[in-house]
Amino acid sequence: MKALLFSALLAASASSFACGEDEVGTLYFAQEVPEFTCHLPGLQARLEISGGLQCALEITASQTAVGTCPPVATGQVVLFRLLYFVATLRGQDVVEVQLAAATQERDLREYSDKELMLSFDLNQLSSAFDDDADGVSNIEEICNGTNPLPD
Ligand SMILES: [Ca+2]
Repeated sequence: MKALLFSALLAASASSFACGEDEVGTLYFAQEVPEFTCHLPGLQARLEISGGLQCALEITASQTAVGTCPPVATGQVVLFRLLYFVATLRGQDVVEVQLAAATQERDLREYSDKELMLSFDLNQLSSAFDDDADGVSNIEEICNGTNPLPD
């Protein structure tokens, strides 16, 4: 994958920020979708935030992942994880197949700004998911039309 720095602005909304001083307010996420090995129909994305928060991202026609995320508590170290995945049917169940993810740890112990800039570097985007452990990554299997899941 080509190296491209892409970034997301997590901006505070004034209304939610009025509730307290110990969190970054409502987070708006927007990030360019990287160029994957092939076109991935049904590609989905979400931002996961340590503490169990997560927000679904919409992938727009202009290939940007956008979403509104819950406020993030400051005063702690926070782990952000950007995940790209597809959902596939396995029997009767809908199963998520993880394709690529990037994580970033941010120290918000002394953080007091009302907005937070997150930057995910494509070089840090890992696509080394191989659910069936056959040596072919999930994303390659989706591109090849083979089943990435174990039997
Ligand atoms: Ca595999």
